[in-house]
Amino acid sequence: ERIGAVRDETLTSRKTDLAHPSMYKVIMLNDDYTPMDFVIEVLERFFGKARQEATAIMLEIHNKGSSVCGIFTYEVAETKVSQVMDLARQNQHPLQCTLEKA
Ligand code: TYC
Repeated sequence: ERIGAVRDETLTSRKTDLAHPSMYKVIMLNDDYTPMDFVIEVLERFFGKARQEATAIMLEIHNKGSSVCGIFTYEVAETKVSQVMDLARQNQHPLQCTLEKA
């Protein structure tokens, strides 16, 4: 059931949003300065990846420019992005992380 515009021209749907929340990809971007080991540790700590998969994802980002780290509901995805960006900033790395609707 459509119940109207909320913001950004998004229409909420009272029933379907409860049963089927929209999912969001968390995407990490390559840069020339963030150490490979730091990216691997981020993937382990915040995305629950084992060392081998974390290394494969890091290398995909390094070689192709970006990769999906996980797919989550909006609130969880936003939290992951904030956690990654905060830790990168604390360590003075330019690592960038963003959301994309799945
Ligand atoms: N390109 C970086 C390097 O050569 C490694 C890197 C990988 C950086 C993934 C960011 O999201 C990233 N040190």
